[in-house]
Amino acid sequence: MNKYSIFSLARNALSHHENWQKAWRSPEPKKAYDAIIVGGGGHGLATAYYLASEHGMRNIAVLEKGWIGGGNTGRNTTIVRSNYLWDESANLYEKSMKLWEGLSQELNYNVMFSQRGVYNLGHTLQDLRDIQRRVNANRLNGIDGEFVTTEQIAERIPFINTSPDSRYPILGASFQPRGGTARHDAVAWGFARAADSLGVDIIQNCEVIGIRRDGAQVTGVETSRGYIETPKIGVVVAGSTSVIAEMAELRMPIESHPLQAFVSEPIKPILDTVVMSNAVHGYVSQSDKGDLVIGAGIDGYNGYGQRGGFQTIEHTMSAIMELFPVFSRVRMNRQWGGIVDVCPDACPIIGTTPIKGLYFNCGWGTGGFKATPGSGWVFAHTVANDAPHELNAAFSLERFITGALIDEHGAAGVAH
Ligand code: FAD
Ligand code: PYC
Repeated sequence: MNKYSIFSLARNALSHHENWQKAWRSPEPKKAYDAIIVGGGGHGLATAYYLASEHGMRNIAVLEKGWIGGGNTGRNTTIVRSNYLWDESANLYEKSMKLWEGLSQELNYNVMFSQRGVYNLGHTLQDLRDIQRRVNANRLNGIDGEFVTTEQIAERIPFINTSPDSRYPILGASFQPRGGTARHDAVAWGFARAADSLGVDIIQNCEVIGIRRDGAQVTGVETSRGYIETPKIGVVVAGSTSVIAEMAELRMPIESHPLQAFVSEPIKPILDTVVMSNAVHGYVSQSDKGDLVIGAGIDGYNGYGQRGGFQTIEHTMSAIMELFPVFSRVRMNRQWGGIVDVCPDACPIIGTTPIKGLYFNCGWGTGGFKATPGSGWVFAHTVANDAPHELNAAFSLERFITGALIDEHGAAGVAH
């Protein structure tokens, strides 16, 4: 540490943060942009970043109704993996995984990507068949996947309950060594700072309340801060997708549900990997701070409340107790919910719409955090070229007309 950093440390320690440099600007909205991204979550910010960095589009804005990362990006449990069954999804999520692997360097911002491995447990013979099929499919796609036995799980995680007498005994698991976790806020902040430095306007507290069209071509957005003209609108608003779609007289095959998460008091490091069980409905990892980060399946009813019901809390806690009796005396600190956008085939929609200049990126449901960089990368391509990239071509809205669905319920990791 040199004398300048010592002075800087002392000044900032005494300054209550007022001298900190801003990581991005807070510009007034311009009258017109070449493209507007609606939604300042990770996906929207990543889209803007790749539009600027890969496609040279710099006169663009991200409009966020609240604060960036305040939606599902800042509410999720940060699990990253790419072990999906079908080629289309495996290729898309693996593109994302490769981007994760270089993301801190790319953004010059530590997103704390930690490849600590992800276990998806199986508790029935059918689970095991599905897991083995998925692991084999992953390996054919060059994705690291392993089938692990109960004994191997017990060796790696000695305090997990592998008793054959439990309600749903653990019979095996898939393991993806390159899977893991990342720091959710840092992903939003890193993309925001990098996009801003390329000239992208990030405008918070700016809600889109209408979409204007001239015939079949979009011409701009009405916002809580006035009208803004643009020929291209990329909508990336997760649980609010149907609300924006209605503004453009479109109906999307999306249901909005609450999905809850929980964190415990911080405890000493005990769990150095991620464990998920779709059958008992619980998953857990441990943050660097020491909290157990816990989640489960969606709340079954539709809703826009960022809360969720008590029965899911009870169900999740009993699942975690069953898997990890050792956690029974850990106290839970906080609980919250996000609104997830669930598609009938548990896969996203990323593409053009029947309205020219209007693009949607949605339907990530319970599993879009892991896709953040890849989703932004392919959506930027789609918005810039008015056509999908080959990696997202299959994830079109038309698949609900043609019937070419990609059923990933088995790989979703979280029941929905
Ligand atoms: P968001 O981060 O929700 O961003 C959308 C933004 O749009 C919001 O900030 C919102 O304010 C804004 N917006 C909405 N309407 C408007 C409007 N009219 N005008 C302007 N802005 C608007 N995925 C994983 O891969 N791994 C996990 O472990 C995982 N765990 C999860 C746990 C929970 C509890 C939840 C809720 C989700 C989880 N997910 C997980 C899913 C993941 O969080 C989402 O798929 C992903 O974060 C979606 O990112 P996004 O940028 O599309 O959406
Ligand atoms: O998709 O891996 C996932 C996931 C974990 C927790 C919520 N979603």
